[in-house]
Amino acid sequence: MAKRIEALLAAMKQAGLGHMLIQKPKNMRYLTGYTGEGCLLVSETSVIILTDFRYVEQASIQAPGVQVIRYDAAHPRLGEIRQQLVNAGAHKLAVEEDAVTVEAYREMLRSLSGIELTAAGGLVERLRIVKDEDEIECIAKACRISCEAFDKMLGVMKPGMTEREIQLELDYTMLRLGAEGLAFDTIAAAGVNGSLPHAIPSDHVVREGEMLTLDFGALYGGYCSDMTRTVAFGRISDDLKSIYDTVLEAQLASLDKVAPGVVCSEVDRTAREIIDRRYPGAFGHSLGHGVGLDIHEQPGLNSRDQRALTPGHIVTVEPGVYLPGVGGCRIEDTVAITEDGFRNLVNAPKELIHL
Ligand SMILES: [Mn+2]
Repeated sequence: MAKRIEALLAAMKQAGLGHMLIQKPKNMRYLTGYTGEGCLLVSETSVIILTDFRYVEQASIQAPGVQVIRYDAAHPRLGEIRQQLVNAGAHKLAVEEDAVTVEAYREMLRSLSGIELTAAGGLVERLRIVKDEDEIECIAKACRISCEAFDKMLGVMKPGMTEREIQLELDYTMLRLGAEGLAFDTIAAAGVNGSLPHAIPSDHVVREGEMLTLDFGALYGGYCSDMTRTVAFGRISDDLKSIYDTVLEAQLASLDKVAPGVVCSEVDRTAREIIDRRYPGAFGHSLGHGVGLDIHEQPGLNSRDQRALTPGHIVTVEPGVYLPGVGGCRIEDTVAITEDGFRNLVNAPKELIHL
């Protein structure tokens, strides 16, 4: 953890920042291991977790070596922060501008008068883009849990079940296999609901001739997995089969493109060209996103991200086709970029499975 604080201090120095207040829980966890509430004040000379009675002991256990200051009604949080800044002779405080509400900002202006507030959001997120070995192992384990759960679901799912029953069974299976929680709300979309990329599982009863898209992830060690598979129930129409084949072709072609040094937008374009040729406009979201402590991180496999893939990046590759009134399909893997290519953390079959 000390390494991560050092990396942040180097980034702060480069940005001309002496003190930074970190309020995003995932950023606090990344920097110190602490998972409770409160905030983290970082400077060259001190690293302090500020929290209330409920978390004081937890903070000292999870973040040994980090100073813990307790705030309460008599010693409010901002007063304690102000005291630290005054003691250090600091006149400027960097905050995560994407984590501060207008109300909180006004309160900061009042309680920290004389101290300039400056926006430094994104500094920790930028460090989080490249994962170390431990992080990759957590994500790989979360992916193994999801894959095993999917494998078990293949023996459970059958026509007559509702999307919601399938969702509940899948969630329960992941938790039973060791997931600490779900990375996000599971998507189970069958038949015409498949055209909704983020469908909410409903009481729709799955019938023969329908495809079902399952998008789900487990949490392990605080890290997320993310995978999607689409399966068929009984015989499906040639139209649906053609949707599936196109998405699979796009997914395999874009995976082929993934390597260190390759620009993110290039990978997105590879999948998009294949799909747009047959289904113009039917693939309206980006190809993929980074995965880590958050389910959506940087970099983005989209048309705007011009960064090059780098060893330690972990991204999803998830093309889809969505046709309102007809249905849809998405196939998603999560891959870790390595020195010489990538490691696919999702090990589940991709040829169309008929149940
Ligand atoms: Mn995803």
